Amino acid sequence: AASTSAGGDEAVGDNQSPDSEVYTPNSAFLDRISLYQGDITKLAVDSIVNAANKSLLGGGGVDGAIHSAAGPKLYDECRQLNGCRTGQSKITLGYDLPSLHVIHTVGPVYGLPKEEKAEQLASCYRTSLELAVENQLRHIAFPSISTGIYGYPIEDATHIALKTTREFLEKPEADKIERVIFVVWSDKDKEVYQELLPQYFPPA
Ligand code: AR6
Repeated sequence: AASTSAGGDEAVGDNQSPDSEVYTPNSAFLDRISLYQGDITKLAVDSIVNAANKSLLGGGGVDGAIHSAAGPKLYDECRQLNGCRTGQSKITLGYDLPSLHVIHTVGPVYGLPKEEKAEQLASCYRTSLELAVENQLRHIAFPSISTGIYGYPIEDATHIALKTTREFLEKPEADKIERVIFVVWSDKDKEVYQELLPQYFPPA
């Protein structure tokens, strides 16, 4: 893993991901991040993100769980949206969910070209965060987009999730976002987030 030391004068290992950078320690960013292991449909927050498909009409995985918990009115609103392109996001109400809103994003199906998949996955995080800002939402909870049925390797996907979020939170217009919650389901995914979080959100 890359060095996360504040000094930054140690040799950086050559096994770091090619696009990883060393982020300046700033506890203000770390204070706006949470890692939560469990069911995203239980979170009473301003918004949760759905790892949807282009139809926006439901499916398996977290998408199925969100539609089941939100009830049929979510499906009715999604039908009005005319789908969504890969890497883009659309917002609805949360209906029977404890979350006020659902931000539906369409992750890439993993494959080639890798750079295109990575850019699409980054765009999922970026466009979801943009919708949170536009709608003055204080919290946004992300599942690990594309890493289930869509097959994106968890470590690569987590680098992208954390890097895109850190860069976004640095923007002045993001200052109303109080908290970004990364929601993991499995122990393995939790371990990956725990290992990589300090690279992007180093403690001060
Ligand atoms: N809460 C939090 N995370 C969950 C939950 C939950 N209730 N359920 C699953 N996960 P996936 P994708 C995790 O497959 O890879 C659907 O059919 C899961 O363990 O839900 O983007 C859509 O309609 C994994 O870590 O999404 C699309 O067709 C992560 O959520 C397709 O799947 C994402 O896994 C999207 O595939």
